[in-house]
Amino acid sequence: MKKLKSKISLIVAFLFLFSLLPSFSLTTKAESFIAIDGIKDARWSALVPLASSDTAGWEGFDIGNFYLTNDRSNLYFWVDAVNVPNWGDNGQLIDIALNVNGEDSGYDGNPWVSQYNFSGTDVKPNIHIMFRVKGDNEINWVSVYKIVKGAPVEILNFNDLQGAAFAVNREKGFEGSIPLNVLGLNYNDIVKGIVVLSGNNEAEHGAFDVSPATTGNNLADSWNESTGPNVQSIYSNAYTISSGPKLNIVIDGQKDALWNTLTPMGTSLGGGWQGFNIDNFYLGNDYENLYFWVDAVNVPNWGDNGQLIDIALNVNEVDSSYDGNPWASQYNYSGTDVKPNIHIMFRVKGDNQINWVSVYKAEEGTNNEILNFNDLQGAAFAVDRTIGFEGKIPLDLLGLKPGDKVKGIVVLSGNNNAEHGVFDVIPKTDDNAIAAS
Ligand SMILES: [Ca+2]
Ligand SMILES: [Ca+2]
Ligand SMILES: [Ca+2]
Ligand SMILES: [Ca+2]
Repeated sequence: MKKLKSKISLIVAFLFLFSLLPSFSLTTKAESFIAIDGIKDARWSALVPLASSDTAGWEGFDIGNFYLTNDRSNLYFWVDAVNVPNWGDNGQLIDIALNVNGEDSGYDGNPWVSQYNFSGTDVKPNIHIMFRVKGDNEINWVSVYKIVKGAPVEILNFNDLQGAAFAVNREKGFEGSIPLNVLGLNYNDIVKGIVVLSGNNEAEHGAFDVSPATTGNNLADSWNESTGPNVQSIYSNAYTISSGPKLNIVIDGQKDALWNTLTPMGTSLGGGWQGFNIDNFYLGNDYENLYFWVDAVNVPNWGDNGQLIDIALNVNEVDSSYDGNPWASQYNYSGTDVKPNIHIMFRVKGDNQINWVSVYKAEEGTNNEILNFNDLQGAAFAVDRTIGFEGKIPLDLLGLKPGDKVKGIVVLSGNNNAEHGVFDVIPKTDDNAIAAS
């Protein structure tokens, strides 16, 4: 049995390909340029606000534009603070009331029971982000609620952030990021909002100012609005949760120009056993898929039952304790310090057909198939034995998320599991052994 002794030593690939891909950096890096600090990042100023409120409200209190954006992980919001006073520890609040997909929650109140409501809206809000300032730039409290069966249910708060982050500067704005999965938001969901500024006396204070400022969104005209709570009716423009840019890669076994712009994860110049030869190995990703490419330099046509590649990936240095290979060929990963968590097994047929593909996840010493050629689950694969092996696999199927670090070994082997070992390997190092028979 031939052992892959590594050092797996493929340089880390990032789930943010953006750092590798100049053509994508503009959009995607931009989102990471949002720092949750109460300062209006250039990214915010570059966006078209969903709502505006150019006029001041009760006593001159004033909020301005309302923005939303998202990346793969988070929903981000910004609300301009134009005239929000320093009231000490217990300052004014904003309520960002969001409707999702036009679904009516049936709840027209507000979770902190101030003297305003959403009874004028055609569909009632499903989410309330309640955010009270303290002093100039501190947070008194934040709670986020989802409306469930007509009543608010708190899903996170200032003491239990669930991955969210918030910041405020009363002279600049209210800012935050909240994980999409905590909010229950998915790509292509349509979100619209009404932002209400109110005070610190729930029994009396109404809507001091509202974004969007428009007829139907009523403002307080006294300090005590308890006899006629201010009715809100009109949402901002809609925002669609975006899945972000997609990689311009076609899964066809042809090497797209994009692949050549990437730095290979590993290389393997020269042939292995009998001159069989694979070369550069690339990974990339967008918001939805992991993409791979392996150069085929000398992979013969063996008819229906051709050679295979095994793309063995380790994620975040987690050791799967599984050092074998799912098709039981004569090589293993016993030399690695952390065993692979994912195996993409891919056998060519003829020149450019697929004999079979299976993808496995390995954990706790065993491996489980998560998709195969008959049950692709949204994955796609293609091969041309004279050019390369190519594929894409949905990130969520692989359990990959932004920031995960992936490294790998690619093995080329034959079609006789009982006998064939490593014909060639990427990366080619002294520690990754190749068959000698
Ligand atoms: Ca900021
Ligand atoms: Ca205003
Ligand atoms: Ca291609
Ligand atoms: Ca090679």
